[in-house]
Amino acid sequence: MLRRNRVRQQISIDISGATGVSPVQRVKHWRHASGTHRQRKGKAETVQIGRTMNNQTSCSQANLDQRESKLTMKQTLVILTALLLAPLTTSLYAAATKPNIVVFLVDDMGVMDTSLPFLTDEDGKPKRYPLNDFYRTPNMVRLAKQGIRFNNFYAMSVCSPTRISIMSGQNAARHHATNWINPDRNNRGPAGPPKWNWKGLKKNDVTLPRLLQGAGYRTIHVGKAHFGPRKFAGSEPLNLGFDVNVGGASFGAPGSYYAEQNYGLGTKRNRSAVPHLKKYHGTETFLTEALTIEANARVSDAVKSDKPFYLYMSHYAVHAPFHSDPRFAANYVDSGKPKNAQAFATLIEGMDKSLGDVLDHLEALGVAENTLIFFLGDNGSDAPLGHQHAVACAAPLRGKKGAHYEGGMRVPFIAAWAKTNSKNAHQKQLQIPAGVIQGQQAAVHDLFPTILGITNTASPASHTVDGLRLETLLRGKPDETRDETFLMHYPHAPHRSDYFTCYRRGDWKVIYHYYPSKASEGSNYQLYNLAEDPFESNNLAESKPDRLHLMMQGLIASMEKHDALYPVDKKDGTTPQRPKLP
Ligand SMILES: [Ca+2]
Repeated sequence: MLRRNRVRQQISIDISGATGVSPVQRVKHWRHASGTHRQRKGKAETVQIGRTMNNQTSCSQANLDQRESKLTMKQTLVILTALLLAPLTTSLYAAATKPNIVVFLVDDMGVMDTSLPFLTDEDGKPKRYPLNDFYRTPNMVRLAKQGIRFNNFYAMSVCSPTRISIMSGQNAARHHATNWINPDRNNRGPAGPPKWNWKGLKKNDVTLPRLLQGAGYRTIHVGKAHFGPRKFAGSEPLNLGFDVNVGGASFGAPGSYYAEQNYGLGTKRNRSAVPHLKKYHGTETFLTEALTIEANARVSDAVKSDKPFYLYMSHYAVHAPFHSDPRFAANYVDSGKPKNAQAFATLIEGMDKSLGDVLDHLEALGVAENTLIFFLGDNGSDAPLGHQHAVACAAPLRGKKGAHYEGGMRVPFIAAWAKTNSKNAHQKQLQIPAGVIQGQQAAVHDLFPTILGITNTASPASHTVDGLRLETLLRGKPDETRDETFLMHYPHAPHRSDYFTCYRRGDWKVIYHYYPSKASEGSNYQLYNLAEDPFESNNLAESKPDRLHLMMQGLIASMEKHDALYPVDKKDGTTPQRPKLP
């Protein structure tokens, strides 16, 4: 049993937006809430959500509120009569009781790849760093102004593990897809676990879209999938609970972002040609734009059929290849940054335009108030701005995608209703404060139980879920039922960092290296206090042996709890190398 940790809780209202010059109004700020500031446990609140979300009367009222602006009273009465008299309209009624969900997932976007500041100063106020002034993401600013953003949100350090965690609600240490999935060969690495889950998601696996599909949702996949290898069921999102798939396949990097290059079809990157987009071939439609047009069209279809929808808007951007988006290239010409970093910034800005276009479209359709958006990245930054273990591409955080430092696994996370209206019944059930920063830890696998909870959708009891519901945090409140831990297990090579496991508990983070190397400073262990040393410059593994021992006990217990698979002995190729206590 893990000792419950103190909660370092920072919540503030930020109305400064991208400018960083307007006043910041702090409403609440808990620091080191180990004693006097401890809040009551939030169980009662969670129960209340479950109960109120079952209240069909209030939820159906939401639909009426929404339609009122568009329909005459007479039309409304006709619809009401039809609802009462015709059994066939049951699905229409059911649709009215469910909020729409958008997961807006950006590939390889770290927490610093944006003009929206996520990191906070000692008082819990958002703090801008130079990278915030390099990137341009006005629509993230717009979304954050009407919702909450998290500054301690974790993803796995590479693509497929995070994507399968969102689909399953499980930590990658449990679902065993611990590496990015090479579409064509098992890439466990020389000493990776022989039984790691290279095949990814299977046809009968419990997935978030499949459960939502069963609850009456139109489930829409647009963009990058990367759930399984080319010749297996997991390569096709339609096998995994999605009704619609535009662009999703086995690979992670697009053949090309350019329609002039047919998104890779017929080029040397033909095997990574993005499918289903032939109508754009030969045009000037950048991939990010094509996917946005397609997503909006599929949302329109769902709304026309009176179905609630789950849109998994999964951009290939901002993953390599760093193809410059010509729409935004001029904005970075004078930045003084290298060409490929400028191209990376155009991918960021194009993704941000997509976010704005989706928000605008939801509003035009009249469904924005009923639509909840979760915006996030799938692993730490891959910006081409310096060494993988330096304070560079995610500065001031250390490291990048694939690395064992915070820059490899901290991602942006924003949750907001697409249009706020405090009178909307769905929003009454889940009131998300505007412009607030949530400082408690959360992670990608939390989306699964959260979305199921908000949509009142059950998950099979036999399916183990590691994620925890986020509703209390989304309301801008502290949640002391969470244990403030995060486990990130990468038992593979080669990548930016090889064969490691990270374990964060409260302010402390330990990294276990199965095979000591230069990257691990020649030791099995690295230890950091992220409260005092958020940028991981002071390794305390030798000077704090008691803390190291305690943290390694927690790491080992967490690995066992998750039924994790271990790297194997490099000589015999079979003996699992379990982490050793110091
Ligand atoms: Ca990724």
